[in-house]
Order: sequence, then structure tokens, then C-alpha cells
Amino acid sequence: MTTTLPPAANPFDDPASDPLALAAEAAAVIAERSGAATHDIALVLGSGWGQTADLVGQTLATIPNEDVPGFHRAAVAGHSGAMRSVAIGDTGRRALVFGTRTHFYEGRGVRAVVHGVRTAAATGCRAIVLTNGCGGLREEWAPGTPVLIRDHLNLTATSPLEGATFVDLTDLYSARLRAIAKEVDPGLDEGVYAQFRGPQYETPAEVQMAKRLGADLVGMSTTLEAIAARHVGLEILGVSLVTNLAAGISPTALSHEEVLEAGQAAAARCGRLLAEVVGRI
Ligand code: 8IG
Repeated sequence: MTTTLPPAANPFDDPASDPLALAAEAAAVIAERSGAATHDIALVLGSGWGQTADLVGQTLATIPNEDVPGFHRAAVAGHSGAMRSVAIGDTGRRALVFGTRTHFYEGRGVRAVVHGVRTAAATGCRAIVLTNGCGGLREEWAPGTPVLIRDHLNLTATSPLEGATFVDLTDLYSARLRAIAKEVDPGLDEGVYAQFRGPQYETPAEVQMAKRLGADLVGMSTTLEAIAARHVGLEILGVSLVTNLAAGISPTALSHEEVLEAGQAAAARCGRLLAEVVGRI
């Protein structure tokens, strides 16, 4: 008689499990379901970016997250719990578009947070575009303004790297890819992104702290993913959509509705940016 154990709630929980092996398993499922042996560029769509996926190119396959090892449904309203294989123009190349990400504040651990990045590398991707919705510290950035990430402050006090993995983070956010983005949209500014743990937004005092530390943008994602992406050799473009002014910078309180509205308003500019950039990478 055979007994089948229920699947572990979190496949990353066992410290002896190999996250890169799980990423390779996920990549194999994506290859099978998408009909593409390899993908070329990955995109992670953060808050406010969901509507841009259709502008990137024709969707050739949609795969629910829960069908792919190590992935799970979206935890945030307005995020799509699926990944898509998208044609990049008529180049024959494919983009792997993640409609959502796992946030550190979900408590699934850092391995789960960076599983998408590692899976993207395992599918053959050479570059990744990490997008997010965030709070802006500069008053001139009205809600709905996309900003290129030039560098980051990882304020999570953790890392996706385990063991003596000394990775250089100079030029983590590729100057080459930022230049391509500015060719497409010359009005783009750049800034330093600070990742807080969340899920609460910052206090006004924490926003002032971040400002004094050199931050221009505050959010709850991206830096851990960027570190993992560098580790597996991906070239990285980071783009933040300022969906709200950070706490205390504007006199009004923060709401998730505001975030979704800013995304709607900026969808055309952001979608065109991603589509053009992906075509030129
Ligand atoms: I959308 O103001 C979004 N995400 N930490 N602060 C932080 N994360 C965010 C914010 C914000 N807006």
C-alpha cells in the first residue's frame, strides 16, 4: 500500500532543499506549457503595472501561478496571479511576464520572494525588468510618474543569498538598460529606491529617515529580487511607478485605491515604455 503525503505548504521551508533546483523545475513546466524551450527577457509587474502586459506584445500562453512549482496565487488586490509568455514583436523572441510577485511581508521567506527571478534565469532569460509601485519623496513626481531605479537601499535586514556568496552590486541597475529607457522616454528621472519590510506604509519620520539616507523612492519589493538577479547573471532594469507621495510628503493619507488609480492613469506611458524597451534590449 502506498500513502501519499499532502504537499508541503511552502516548498522552501526545508533548509536542505535547493532553490535553484526548484527554479529549474519551474522553468521546465513553463517551457512545456508555453511551447517555448527558452525565454529571453523577464518582466515582473508590480502595483500599478498590471495593465501594461497587453502592450508588451501578443500573449501566446497564460499559465496560472499555482500550476508552476514554487509559485502561488497573488496576495495583492489588482495583481494577476498568472504568468504569461509574450511574443516580442516579430523577433521570434519571448518575454516571460509575471503578473505578480511574492513580497517579503507575506512571510513565506526570502527564497519564495526571489523564486521568480531564479526561474526567469532558468528559462534562459538574460535580462529582467523589475517594476513596482512606490511612494515618492520628491514633490515634483506627481502620482503616475515612472522613475528609473539608479541604485537601492535594502532596509529589510535580510538577503536572498545564503552562505559565503560575495556578490558585487556596483551598477546593479544596468546603466546600459537605463540609457535605452531614456532613449524611449527622455523625460524619465532616476532615483534611489529604499525597500522597507512593510506591509505597513512608513511613518512620516521613517520617510524623513529614508530621505536623509539618500532615498528618493520607498517601497516593499525589488531590492531582494535585484540582488538575486545579479547573482544568477541577469542584467537588470528597475522602474518604479510613483503611485503616491510618501507619508508626510503630501498632506493626505495613503490608500491602496490611490495606488490602483495612479496605475490606470499611467498605463499608456508605462506600457509603451516597457514594450519599446523590451524590443530594444
Ligand atoms: I504602491 O508609500 C506603494 N508601495 N513602503 N511606501 C511603501 N511602499 C509603497 C508605497 C509607500 N506606495
